[in-house]
Amino acid sequence: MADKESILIELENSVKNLQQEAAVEAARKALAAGVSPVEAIENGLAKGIRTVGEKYERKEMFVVELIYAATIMEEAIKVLEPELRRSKEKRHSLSTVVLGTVSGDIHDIGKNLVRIMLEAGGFEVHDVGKNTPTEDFVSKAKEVSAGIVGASSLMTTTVEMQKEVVDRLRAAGLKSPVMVGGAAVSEEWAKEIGAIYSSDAGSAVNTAKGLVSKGG
Ligand code: B1M
Repeated sequence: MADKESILIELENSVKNLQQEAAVEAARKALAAGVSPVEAIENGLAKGIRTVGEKYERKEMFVVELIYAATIMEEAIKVLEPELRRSKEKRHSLSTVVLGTVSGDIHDIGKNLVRIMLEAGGFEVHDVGKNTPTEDFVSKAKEVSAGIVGASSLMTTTVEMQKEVVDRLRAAGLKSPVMVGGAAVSEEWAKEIGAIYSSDAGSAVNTAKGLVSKGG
């Protein structure tokens, strides 16, 4: 049976080389070999799409290839997801999170990864989608008495909407802490808008657990 390292490289290369069959096959191998789905995603698939991103930025790849890489990653994640959920099934919910990508922004791979990790980490996640109007964050947070609200933004042109989410929640009298993340977001920005930053899906779980233990 293939070892963990070679499977992680297979996962990374399959996304990098836009090979959907290979990505799905490598995800199956990961499960069969007992590789943690979290690791298969973070240290395999996500590494591959970041390389695609770098090639896109250098104009060595085009948006259509980018979308394809994103689709491949999501197909492989579908193979891994049941295993992630299974671990969650053994746990009660630590808290309720409302999570979405902000208005004007359609990037959702990272947000979906954060959702999967939070669910695997024992949280109940209400995913309000991508390109989400701020009002939807507020109404869902009210409806489910969200312990945490999460807003993802990948572009310098949309991070501003994370501030709007914070401001509208507070104006509605909701005190849920807001966690923010995404490639265009920084610790400084989070502090400036009264939110909590987390850099990747793995740390998002720890950040959320920290917020819950501090009483939100
Ligand atoms: Co576009 N895109 N994209 N894109 N895209 C970026 C973000 C960009 C940086 C590429 C570039 O040009 N350098 C750039 C933004 C520049 C800027 O503003 N700084 C950009 C652009 C410009 C665009 C378009 C405008 C391109 C165009 O059409 N001209 C367009 C925008 C559409 C819109 O949003 N209105 C666009 C479109 C797309 C696709 C739809 C084709 C596709 C997204 C597919 C999808 O999401 N379903 C896409 C992709 C794939 C990328 C890159 C290459 C990769 C993003 C990604 O999925 N990374 C990206 C380049 C880059 O980021 N370097 C780029 C993998 C993912 C796992 O990482 O999303 O960062 P990430 O999530 C991480 C962490 O950020 C964190 O955890 C995740 C997992 O570890 N995290 C959180 C994320 N959200 C979090 C929330 C949290 C906590 C942690 O708490 C709530």
